[in-house]
Amino acid sequence: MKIYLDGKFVDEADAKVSVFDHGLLYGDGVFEGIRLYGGNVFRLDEHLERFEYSARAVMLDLPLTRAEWSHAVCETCRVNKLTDGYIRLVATRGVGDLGLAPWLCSKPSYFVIASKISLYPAEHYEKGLAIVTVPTRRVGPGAFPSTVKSLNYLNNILAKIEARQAGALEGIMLNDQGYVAEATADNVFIVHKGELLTPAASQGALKGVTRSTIIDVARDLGIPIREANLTRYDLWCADECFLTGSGAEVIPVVKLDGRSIGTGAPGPVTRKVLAEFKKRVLVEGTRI
Ligand code: PXG
Repeated sequence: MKIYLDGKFVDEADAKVSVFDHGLLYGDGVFEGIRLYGGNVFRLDEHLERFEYSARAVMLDLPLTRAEWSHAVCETCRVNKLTDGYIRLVATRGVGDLGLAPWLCSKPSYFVIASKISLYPAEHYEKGLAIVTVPTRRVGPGAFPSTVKSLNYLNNILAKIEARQAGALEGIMLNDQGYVAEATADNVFIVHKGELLTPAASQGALKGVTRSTIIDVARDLGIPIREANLTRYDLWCADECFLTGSGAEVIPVVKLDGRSIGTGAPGPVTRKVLAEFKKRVLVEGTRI
């Protein structure tokens, strides 16, 4: 596998960053996770927009322009002869010394990885997931915005461990007010009385690209959709629930905290938006 690292293609074995890179020392950097479907980089421009937003939020000057990132992403897929997979974009503060001071870092480091992705087993899309609410709360907006995809993922990683310890593949994270924020690496939707509801970014959600695709799908299919403050009770008592993310796509949730949601099986609205989503991943985006 070839990695695009700091402007050059290098073999995977040579794709190394310094132990003095602040991305490693402090998690000082930003990233994106993007899907490639049949030679189509799904919603690349939207991902790059979020990447630029994340960088601006942490005052990191990205070393490439939007067009250069786009070219680097497509070229990395082509060089690796990949038509389906997962693309990871990372930009760090770069090499510095052992103090926090980002202004002492010489220049940002960056790389693009295009690789395979391991998905949830197909049976989970058919039967739906049984998940749990985890104790770890989403970091509040006064500390760090949930809309920034930074290299600090320990909040979500601890939540993921808690979900696994409870025997679940995903966990619902609440915010400090007790409202549902999102899952550890996915956004959350419920269906209630024919309406689709999802927590707002202000409640601690990342503005997921899959989430925004589902919002577009719902509007196009005439399914009412809005952002709402949701409690665990709203999820427990929902007609349907599903998670969205670049890795998970659209995955039904049929049980939360041991309580069955709706009929206990993936519902009709979930199936409908999933089917429409699957059509769009092949056409919305950038051909490599
Ligand atoms: N919330 C969080 C905290 C995420 O990390 C999402 C929501 C969904 O956003 P998108 O834009 O993907 O619809 C994410 C995305 C991985 C991996 O490597 C993680 C994500 C996406 C793809 C792969 O585990 N998280």
